[in-house]
Amino acid sequence: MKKESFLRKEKILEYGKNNNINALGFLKAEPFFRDMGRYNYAKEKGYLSSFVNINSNLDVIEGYKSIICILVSYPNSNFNFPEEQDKKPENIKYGKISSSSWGKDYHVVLKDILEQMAKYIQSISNMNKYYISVDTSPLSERELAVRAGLGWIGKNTNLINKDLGSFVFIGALFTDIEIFELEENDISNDYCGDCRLCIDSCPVQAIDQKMRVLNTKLCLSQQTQEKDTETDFVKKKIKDTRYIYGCDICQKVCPWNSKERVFNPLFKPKREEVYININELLLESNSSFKRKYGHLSGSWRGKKVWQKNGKTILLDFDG
Ligand code: B12
Ligand code: SF4
Ligand code: SF4
Repeated sequence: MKKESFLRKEKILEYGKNNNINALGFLKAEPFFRDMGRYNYAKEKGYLSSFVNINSNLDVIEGYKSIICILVSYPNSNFNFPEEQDKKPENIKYGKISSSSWGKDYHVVLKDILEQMAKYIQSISNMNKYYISVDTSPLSERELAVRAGLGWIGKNTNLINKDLGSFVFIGALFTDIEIFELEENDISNDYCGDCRLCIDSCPVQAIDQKMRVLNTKLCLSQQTQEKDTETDFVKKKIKDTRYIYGCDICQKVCPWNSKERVFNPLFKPKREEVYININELLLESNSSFKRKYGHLSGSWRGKKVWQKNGKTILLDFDG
């Protein structure tokens, strides 16, 4: 087959449809600073996550011409429990895991999908160099997805796609060849309207609606991943919501997630990965923790962080 010196969108879109990619879009590998205002605001207010590594260092896009951004659906915790939603474990003290950490680690799943796609692209084009980003790029992956025409940043700060909702992971393949007839996408869409369900439902009021940023000193997703939880107020909310890792609340209430959708079967969890038996968790050794939970993306901060949250859930705040 004759290899082309650029990529044809149709071929890649077709490939995506047949290969577990729920949505796919393209953008030029150019510097983008559209939302520096949001970032600077979050920084000044002290809201930024300690896990943020986005910066204005452009080395990451040097040598690349185009970026292919993908969305892969994961379970919506309104629907996709292994058993009925409300059948919580009886007789055990349990904690919950957010659905972004159900089933196989999404870093592995999306990297595999993107590696395969890179191989396919190499077979049809002159691509020499590529770079895969899943959670790791110093560029904001949500911003990449917006620029690729895949959705908008909701008030809960998640990327929302009109067809898929927000229970989607984002991955990107940077390539050194151009995409044929690439037009700029419209990035001004915003389908939140007057809705503020996420803002009002957040148990710690972490969403700063003025600039659509999170105060990660409050956000339970951040605080369940920190070695120490900031305040008693936040600890009490961890107890009330029972999150051992992550938080889904501002996505669960979002009207764009009110429909059940197909998700990648690799993210189908076992019941014991959704509801964690706290008494057992507190007794785990490093090796048994790894064996039981090491394949989950949420285990990245290690056993002690989960145990800290487990202990918080068992705390008696009134006594
Ligand atoms: C740090 C981080 C977190 C932190 C902080 C999140 C936050 N909202 O600030 C914590 C731990 C709280 C978190 C939580 C979650 N996360 Co997270 N997280 C990240 C990570 C590693 C960096 C994001 C970041 O820098 N945030 C800081 C804010 C300010 O930046 P931003 O919103 O990403 O980008 C905006 C601005 O920075 C600005 N901007 C644009 N261009 C530029 C350029 C420059 C130079 C600068 C400075 C700024 C800037 O515009 C951007 C878009 O409007 C990304 C992976 C990545 N590399 O992007 C995943 C990522 C955002 N997380 C993801 C997920 C799935 C989650 C959770 C759902 C997991 C869970 N269930 O607990 C929650 C959602 C909580 C929520 N309501 O947002 C997905 C998002 C999927 C989606 N549909 O949006 C990502 C993309 C990982 C992935 N590859 O799929 N996360
Ligand atoms: S992830 Fe949870 S704590 Fe964080 S903003 Fe959303 S609802 Fe609030
Ligand atoms: S709950 Fe409402 S305001 Fe929040 S992200 Fe969804 S549509 Fe937007």
